[in-house]
Amino acid sequence: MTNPPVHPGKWKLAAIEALFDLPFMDLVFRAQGVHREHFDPNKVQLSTLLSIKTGGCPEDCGYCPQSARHEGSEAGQDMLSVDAVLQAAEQAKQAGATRFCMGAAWRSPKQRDLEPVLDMVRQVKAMGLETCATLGMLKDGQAQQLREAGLDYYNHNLDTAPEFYGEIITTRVYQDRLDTLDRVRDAGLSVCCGGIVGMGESRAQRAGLLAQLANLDPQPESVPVNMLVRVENTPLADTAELDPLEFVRTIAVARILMPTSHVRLSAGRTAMSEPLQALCFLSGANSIFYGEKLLTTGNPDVERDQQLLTKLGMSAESCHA
Ligand code: SAM
Ligand code: DTB
Ligand code: SF4
Repeated sequence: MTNPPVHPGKWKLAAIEALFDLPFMDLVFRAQGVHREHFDPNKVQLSTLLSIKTGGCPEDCGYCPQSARHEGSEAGQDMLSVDAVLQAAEQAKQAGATRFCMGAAWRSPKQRDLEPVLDMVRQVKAMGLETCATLGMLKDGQAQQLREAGLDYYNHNLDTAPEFYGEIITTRVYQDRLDTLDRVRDAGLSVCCGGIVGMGESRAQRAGLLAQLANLDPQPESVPVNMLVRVENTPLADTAELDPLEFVRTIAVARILMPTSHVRLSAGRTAMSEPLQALCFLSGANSIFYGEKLLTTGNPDVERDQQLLTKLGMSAESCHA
């Protein structure tokens, strides 16, 4: 399988690389300026994740602990019951989350798998939470069904630059992701699309990922920037750590390129100090995953995050459900 070059868009790679190359203070100052034009700098959007179907995934994504292709990875489990999902959603709501994101370790959902998910979406939406799902690639009509059930956002990440994609995943191509993103958009869903940094990509490739995201038309409403969680037994477990300041730069450039998108400081926060997270917020991040767990790995405790937000004088954005 090959990854064909993707359409040229408004943002040119050279201009994005020039942003990355700015002196750090100039870059962060500029990002904070853009941020203030479009958002309250003291507000943060809180999304809670739940893995509704864990492990046993047929895809070979090198970063992912849920791929059945990595020996010793997460064992495949059955889908959670609708009741178990509603209980978790209620807990997330009580803790102050405004969006509930349901994730499944699928390449793409079969129709019989989608039916219970539609039920989950209907009932979580009825609780007054924004709904998000990430279920893999969608076929014609599936995004529409999710929309009709009350789904607000669909998460589908481009993950890295097209040139680096084949080094990380061989079981699908970039165009497959773009096709699903088109279906999601055409169904009237809001798009949550981002990627992972720290997978051994170059700065030019980080710029390449952001070019893809920024040139989506319209731009994604939500952009999760994940720092690779190096999970044992995955092919990327021994990847060298990315310089944290380079992660901050990535957030700042994302903010400048996508001024009205929510940029989410996503996976990897357990390994980040409070000052580092504060720098990410200063650079324009205005959303986090909130709750003790991501999908299979850890996330900071709710109490710790509340303390951090209080220390920074930040508060949760209100719910738009
Ligand atoms: N299977 C679906 C898919 O791939 O779209 C949905 C679930 S998948 C786990 C969702 C996203 O989690 C991936 O696109 C990737 O960006 C992120 N992810 C998975 N493992 C990660 C890791 N170890 N570190 C950071 N992000 C990770
Ligand atoms: C996203 O961009 N990051 C989340 C969510 N979207 C689905 C997932 C992070 C997963 C980290 C590894 C794990 O917990 O399994
Ligand atoms: Fe499967 Fe998604 Fe993990 Fe890839 S990232 S192995 S598609 S669960």
